[in-house]
Amino acid sequence: MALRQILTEPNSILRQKSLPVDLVDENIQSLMDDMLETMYGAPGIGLAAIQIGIPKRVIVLDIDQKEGKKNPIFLVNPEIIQKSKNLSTYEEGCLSVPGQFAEIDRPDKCNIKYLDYYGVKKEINAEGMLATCIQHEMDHLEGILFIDYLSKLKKTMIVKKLSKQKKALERIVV
Ligand code: GNR
Ligand code: NI
Repeated sequence: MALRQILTEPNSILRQKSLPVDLVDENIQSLMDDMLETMYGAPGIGLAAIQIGIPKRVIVLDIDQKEGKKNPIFLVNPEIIQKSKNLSTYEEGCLSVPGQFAEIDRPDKCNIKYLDYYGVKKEINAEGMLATCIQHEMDHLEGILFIDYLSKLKKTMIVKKLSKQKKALERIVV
């Protein structure tokens, strides 16, 4: 297992569309192991492969990490079967948009099908935080970030701030 670097906005790689996995083999499992370690280390409750620069349709999640109990979920090639008309609002953050948070409306329930860590076909009926998180991660597979749902002004302010922070960091590193 290895910690990988998480890409942050603005970065055109985050805008790439991820490609389906054709076989869940040891390489994909090792990618999932690295993603999980990177997600826990961040710390975060979800991570899509594109956030570490790999354009594959792979997601790891763990939305209830308490008292050291781990409950990881691995989603390969997830597809939405159904989503509710009803929306719910959560304050979202993103490891690729560090330090920024905003309330986002999304369908409050969704049913998805996917392949698990072993390549076995599964389905989840998700609601609440899990439904929000799955949709946030599936957006990453399409190159979409939560800030894309904000007004142009709010989004521009956030991107400018992140871009300044990046430049300041580059000056320290170099
Ligand atoms: O750690 C994360 N927290 C979070 C909170 C509300 C809605 C979505 C998320 S996902 C985020 C990790 C991340 O950036 N995943 O892509
Ligand atoms: Ni994110």
